[in-house]
Amino acid sequence: MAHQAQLGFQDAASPVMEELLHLHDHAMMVVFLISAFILYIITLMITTTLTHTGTMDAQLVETVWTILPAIILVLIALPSLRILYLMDEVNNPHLTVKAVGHQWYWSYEYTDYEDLMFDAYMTPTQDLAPGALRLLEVDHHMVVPTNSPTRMLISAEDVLHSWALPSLGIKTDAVPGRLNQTTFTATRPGLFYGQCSEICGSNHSFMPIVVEASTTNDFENWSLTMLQT
Ligand SMILES: [Cu+2]
Repeated sequence: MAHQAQLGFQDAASPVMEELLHLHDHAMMVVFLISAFILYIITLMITTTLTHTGTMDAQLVETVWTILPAIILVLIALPSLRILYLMDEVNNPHLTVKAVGHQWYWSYEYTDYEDLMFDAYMTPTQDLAPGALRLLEVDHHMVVPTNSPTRMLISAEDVLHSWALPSLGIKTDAVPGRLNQTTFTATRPGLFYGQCSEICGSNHSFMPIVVEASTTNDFENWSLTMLQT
């Protein structure tokens, strides 16, 4: 999760998020270089009195300042498109989890199992265990095995919601009557926190998402205990 006053992204927990962080850094490099260059030009223009009153046109410099920005834009657009298609790819997932948004909680269905489904409500502040995160903890974690491609099917029961998990690089709208699909592979075990990211009503802030990535063994044990209860 994010720490106090964090400005950057959370650490990546999936390959796609890793790629997104790289793209962000790449784009920021371009932004900083252009900003520095512009700042330099502005200072030059303010501090010099030189003006070219006789210059009517300059074909070469005009060609350069047209072609160069175009090339820079392509250099940002191509990696961006690559990740866009990468995020869209769902090949042979090991597990499918269906998340349904409700006012105001999430419910999860593990469609590979016959009867594995549960609701995840936010833990109220007064019930929090010491050290637990306020407004982020839920009563039932969505458990997934690490290093297994997982398919998320996302929908909503009543109004628009959005299933978002920053460290996995996921933010998918939950739309009533529509089943959205996305995929992720958790590369390390841990608890990953997210929140509903579509203003969905008065308790919008109180329907967090907790994904618990565990080993395959722990996942199997968890699914067995969930099936028994
Ligand atoms: Cu919501």
